[in-house]
Amino acid sequence: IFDVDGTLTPSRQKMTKDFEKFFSKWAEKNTFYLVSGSDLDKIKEQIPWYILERADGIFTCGGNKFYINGNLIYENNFKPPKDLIEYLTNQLEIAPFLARCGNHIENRGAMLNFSVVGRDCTLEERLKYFEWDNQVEERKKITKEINNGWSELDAVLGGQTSIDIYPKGKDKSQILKHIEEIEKADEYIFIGDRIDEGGNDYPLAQLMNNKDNCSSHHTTGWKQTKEILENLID
Ligand code: M1P
Repeated sequence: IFDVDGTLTPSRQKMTKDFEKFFSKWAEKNTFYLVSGSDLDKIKEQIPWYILERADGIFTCGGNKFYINGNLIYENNFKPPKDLIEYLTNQLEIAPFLARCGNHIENRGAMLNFSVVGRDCTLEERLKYFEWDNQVEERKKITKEINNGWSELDAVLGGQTSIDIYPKGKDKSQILKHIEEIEKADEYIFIGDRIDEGGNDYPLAQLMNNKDNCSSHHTTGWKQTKEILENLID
């Protein structure tokens, strides 16, 4: 089971040619599922179609939508509270990072994605925001305020620039039971870059670390993901 951004591809970028060469071969021989915070259109921009076709299933929007062979198997709905939208709109007005590139509150039907710099930012703006946020921890502050203010919601760090918001518990951990129903495997392994507390891979990693026949691995990017897979093969 793989996270996408930061695990199989650089965040919001296409899979590198080096990794594509390795992973396309690996994907021919192994059963695998993808689980992203992002939506299917963005995953399609990042991972070549022939590799996506080899996936046994694709969970998007933090496990709130599930596709097999391009067919939607289930979808959870989320209607964001009005006062949450007001709070996020206000954050956009007061956040000290100045660039506003568009598409700041993305409603994905099953979850919200919030970004001060905006999802329409360039790679340069994305990296600038990421670096700035690492110093001042703006996203951590906003997620804390949301988690304290709306007990029915969970807010977690997305990738480099954004925050994912969804109904409590509707996180990536919900996918394991679906995979276990479909695949009777001896072992289930998850690889993600955001498995630390507060990251969107954390709930699934925690669940798997505490279950028999399941484990999780932290990766710092596709190079390390490749190493992990090579070691697992060995
Ligand atoms: O898949 C990881 C995350 O990718 C994007 O995050 P960011 O723009 O912060 O790098 C978003 O699509 C986010 O929802 C997602 O969890």
